[in-house]
Amino acid sequence: MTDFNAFVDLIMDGNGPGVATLVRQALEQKEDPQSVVNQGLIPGMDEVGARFKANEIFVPEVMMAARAMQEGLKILRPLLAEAKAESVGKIVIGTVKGDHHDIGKNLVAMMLEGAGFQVIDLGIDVAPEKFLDAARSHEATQVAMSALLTTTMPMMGRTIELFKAEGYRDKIKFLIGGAPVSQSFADQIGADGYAVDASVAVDLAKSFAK
Ligand code: B1M
Repeated sequence: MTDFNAFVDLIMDGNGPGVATLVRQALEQKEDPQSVVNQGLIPGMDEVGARFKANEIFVPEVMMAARAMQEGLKILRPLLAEAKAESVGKIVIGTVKGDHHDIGKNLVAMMLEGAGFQVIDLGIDVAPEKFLDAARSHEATQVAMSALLTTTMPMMGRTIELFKAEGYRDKIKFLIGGAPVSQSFADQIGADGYAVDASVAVDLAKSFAK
């Protein structure tokens, strides 16, 4: 049996090799890759978030924890994508301009891949023009945007406005998410859906792909 609680300590310690070893052990014990994410990595990062908020740890520790989590994600990403080989649709995803937070976005991207979507990940600090170029060139039908800062949330609205101005809005469903984002903000900027977490993002994307 995998001790999922051990992930929390390893992530908190910024122990990337330890996280990778525990992920491999969990997979050897036939744990489902999705459960390793949901029961191991996400609670680990949740704890980091809570302690950062309480001023118990600071930016360097948070960065080390984030890197440790990414070591686990690297191993799991191809397995989640393999779980469903046939593409159910193409989604462009990115963290909006000015924003460098990518842990949640990476989780969403990974879970979308796991659900069978072809995901074009533009990374962080993505300008509205870059979302538009990618959606056009890849003929994507959905764009997923992530923002973790209240100061970068408006970039989501600007991106949708650019698609409108370029006559491309009707071809795309916009999904948005990130800690400060809400359903009322999504309504305000005219996004098609708001996802509170990665699994809701997958459900929404699937509903739009039908
Ligand atoms: Co930053 N940071 N950070 N940070 N950071 C927050 C967001 C903050 C709330 C911390 C705080 O003050 N309590 C605060 C924002 C305050 C605000 O805007 N109101 C903050 C700040 C201020 C900053 C800096 C400005 C700090 C500084 O330099 N003074 C700076 C900004 C840099 C920049 O972006 N330009 C900064 C930097 C960093 C680090 C680099 C140290 C690091 C990021 C590392 C990385 O991402 N590679 C970091 C981190 C890790 C955090 C916290 C602690 C954790 C974020 C995280 O990864 N959570 C965060 C505090 C917190 O949230 N409690 C904080 C785990 C992740 C799994 O959750 O990203 O919410 P989350 O994703 C979820 C859902 O939101 C949803 O699904 C995910 C999985 O379930 N979701 C989507 C996310 N995106 C989605 C997209 C979708 C759908 C769902 O599309 C469809």
